[in-house]
Amino acid sequence: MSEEKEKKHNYSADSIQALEGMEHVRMRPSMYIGDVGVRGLHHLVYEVVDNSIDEAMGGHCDTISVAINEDGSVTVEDNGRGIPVDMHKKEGVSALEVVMTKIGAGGKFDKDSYKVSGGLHGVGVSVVNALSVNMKSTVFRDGKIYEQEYERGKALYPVKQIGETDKRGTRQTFYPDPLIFQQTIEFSYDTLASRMRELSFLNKGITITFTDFRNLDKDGNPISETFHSDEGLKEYIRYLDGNREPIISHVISMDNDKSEIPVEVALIYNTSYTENIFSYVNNINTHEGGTHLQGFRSGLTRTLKKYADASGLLDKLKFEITGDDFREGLTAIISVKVAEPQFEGQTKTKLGNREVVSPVSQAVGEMLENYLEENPNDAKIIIQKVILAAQARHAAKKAREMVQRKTVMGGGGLPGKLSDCSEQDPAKCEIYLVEGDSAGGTAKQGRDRNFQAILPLRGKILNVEKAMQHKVFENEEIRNIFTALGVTIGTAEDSKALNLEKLRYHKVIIMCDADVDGSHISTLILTFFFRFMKELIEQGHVYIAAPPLYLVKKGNKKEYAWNDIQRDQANERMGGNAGIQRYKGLGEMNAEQLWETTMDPNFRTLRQVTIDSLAEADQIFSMLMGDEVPPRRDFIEKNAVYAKIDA
Ligand code: 0RA
Repeated sequence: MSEEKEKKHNYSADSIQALEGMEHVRMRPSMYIGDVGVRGLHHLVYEVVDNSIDEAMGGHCDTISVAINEDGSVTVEDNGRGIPVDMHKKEGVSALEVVMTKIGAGGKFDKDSYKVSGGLHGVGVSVVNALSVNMKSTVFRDGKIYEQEYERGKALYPVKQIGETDKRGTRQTFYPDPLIFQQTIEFSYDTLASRMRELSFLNKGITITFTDFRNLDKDGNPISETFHSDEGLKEYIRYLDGNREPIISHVISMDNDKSEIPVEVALIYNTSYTENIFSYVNNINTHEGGTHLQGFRSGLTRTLKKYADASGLLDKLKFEITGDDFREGLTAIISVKVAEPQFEGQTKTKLGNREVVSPVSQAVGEMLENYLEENPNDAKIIIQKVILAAQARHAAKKAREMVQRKTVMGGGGLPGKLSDCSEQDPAKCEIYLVEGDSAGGTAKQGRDRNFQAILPLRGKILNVEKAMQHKVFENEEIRNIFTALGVTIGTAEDSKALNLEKLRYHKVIIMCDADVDGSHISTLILTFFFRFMKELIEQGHVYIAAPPLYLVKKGNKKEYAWNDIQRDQANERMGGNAGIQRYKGLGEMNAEQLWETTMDPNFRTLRQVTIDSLAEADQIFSMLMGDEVPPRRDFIEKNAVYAKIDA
């Protein structure tokens, strides 16, 4: 075989392999992007943006633009070096084509590049290509513009030069494949915007512009936001804690990006009683924590304890201070870059690399030591807060033990107000949390008692965002929720660990009036779940029921409507002049109507509550439920209450 022929042969053999790889992605997309729902869809954008972030982290670009185009496709462009387009020696096609059509090719041909972003993502842009109806790569490099297009991952033609330019960079446009993303191919502005905001805080100095060409403002310009942070995590803390009241004068922060394991940390103490620590590895939110979080905690506890002991402030204290006490009212962000991250845990968001613990712990220790030394007033305030937390913990422990005793005893331990269902298998059971005794009564009559339980809640439930922990555990409505659900808090090792093993219902459905008061109450309940039973939300057990707004009636015809458009359409279908009843609350429906519209699994719509980004969700809850009124009013005026919760 001549050399020429051999090359051709190899080329086709390799391209068959490449094809098989791409086919595999289309056959088993969830193996590559997690799922083919809303989350997986947005993952496509993150994957493409990650590549540009890598280019920026290597110091080769500073601007990334992301756009949702009018047709629903997405374009990501950076001003980096441009993906190389020269012939790839082994493959016999351009490097660009290899990157775009070979699974696992990634940027690996550039071994020197500083590539640590990705990790959980990091499956490569070829995956995005395989899962797109069409995709187009444009490269601005060496004074020329190159282009290649693809259909469901297959190149339509070899890379071609289409013009000249003095620009540098890479532009990727893709349109997700509706055959793969059957649920939806519509990108959410809020979801993408919060990820871009997060990325700009995590990678200071980069400018990310985000534009939505599907939506024009009143002047006819597309909606657009620019994210840029010079101070990184320090600024991120200010953003997250903007609705809380700080107790010390500065955000404490450090950044040692030159060490082998780059660590960035920022923290502040506020007047609240909640602990908010967000940890990232290679720009990915590690929900389940891991070794970097462990390092952070040990560094914090060790340093503060040492300072407190030396200060003599603890002398009169009659009980031990625990790690928890040092974290009450703490908001912190830890971001590390790890070359070969090992992800563990149920959702693969727990860092396993042992070598990360000590550098993080040391960095945090040094940072805190310096701050306490230089700001003795703040140091005293922090230690006093820790002492208060320890005292409150003692009170909370007693209250919590009461909740536990009641739950564990079972049988007669269930709350009196609970109308339980007869089914015993939790996977088949649902519980409706209903606002008010009267709506609770209707729901009780209307339900299918086989698998639907009803727990009426009285009036406004406690705003846990503002309450001390022991108040939360002493609150009767909240105790009823714990007991009814069969959920306990606190194990021998971890006083705050949630135990969902005995969860009695796999669907927990919040049912409130479809008005402002109703959504306030659902927000209060959600805030409670978010702060005290986060895993319940994360595991997809929490739903919001959607009662109709209108009953449209004419003669013997009747239809329900959930919005004004449906109402008008129903009226039209009935030939106009139909009678329209607006439901002001659940109480105006009879049992049959409530069943038909809101409880019957065959007809109701439930909105599942998910947490897109924990940091963003925290910011929103603290705003909605905190003290500052103006930002809350702005938000409620601009968004539905659940907008960002993605219910
Ligand atoms: C490897 C080598 C070079 C550029 C890139 C990767 C690159 C990849 C992406 C993905 C999105 N934007 C990107 N920008 C650059 C070029 C190395 C060189 O020019 O010497």
